[in-house]
Amino acid sequence: MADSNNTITLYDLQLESGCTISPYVWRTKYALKHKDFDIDLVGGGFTGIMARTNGFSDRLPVIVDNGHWVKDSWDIALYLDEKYPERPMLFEGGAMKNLTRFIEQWLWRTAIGPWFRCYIVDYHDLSFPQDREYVRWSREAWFLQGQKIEDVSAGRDERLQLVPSQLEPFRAMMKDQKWLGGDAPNFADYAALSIFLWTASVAAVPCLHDDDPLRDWIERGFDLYGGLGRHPGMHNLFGLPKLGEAA
Ligand SMILES: N[C@@H](CCC(=O)N[C@@H](CS)C(=O)NCC(=O)O)C(=O)O
Repeated sequence: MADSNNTITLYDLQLESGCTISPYVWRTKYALKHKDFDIDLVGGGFTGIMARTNGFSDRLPVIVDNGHWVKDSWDIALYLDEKYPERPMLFEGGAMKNLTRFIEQWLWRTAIGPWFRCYIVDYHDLSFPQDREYVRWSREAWFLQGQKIEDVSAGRDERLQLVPSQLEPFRAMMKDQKWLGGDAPNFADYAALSIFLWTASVAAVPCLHDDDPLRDWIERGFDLYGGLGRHPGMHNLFGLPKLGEAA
């Protein structure tokens, strides 16, 4: 049982603006709202996660449900459905879990991969001042094969142009449906939306065209649960100039 206030604690991973950065935390925020819980948010940045979670995890999200600690966004979603089957379900059956994994992996490779390399300097600059040194060395060492973040992000205007057309299979899938979950969103939507929420948290310049057909689903997703995705620290994803147009 969640506590008598219907509240679950969520450890957030934030930028200096207070906006969530982690796609994993984003999807967990949506999952908790989908299950109709209130969220008691514990804020903070990249450094000190282990201390903040009393030694439970060096990665976020982490939730605490009436004294029970759970980590990993996927495991948290499974836990919420298992523990609270009387509330709206995040998953409907095993096939949906597999398809959600596929969509998530495909979007990571197609979108976050290249956008990470375009926005990594913004990511660094938007972090809490005390996190910036850690963000720099960890991202350079873990994800960028030792390259400097400034070198990786150089020339991004040309590279940003390459991503939108790669999203065409996703557009085709969304063409005739309101949500990945059908008439209502479910964890597949939250996992996919979390890629765009991450991007909006760091994208100091737009990455999608104004008239992108995905815009409707993205905007509706950001508006869910009283505008959960509309933190003032978020950036506008739309407005990437079309090739041949002046920036
Ligand atoms: N598989 C985990 C991944 C969690 C994860 O890697 N979180 C990242 C943020 S996106 C983190 O906490 N990073 C801390 C760090 O980089 O020090 C999940 O789904 O929750």
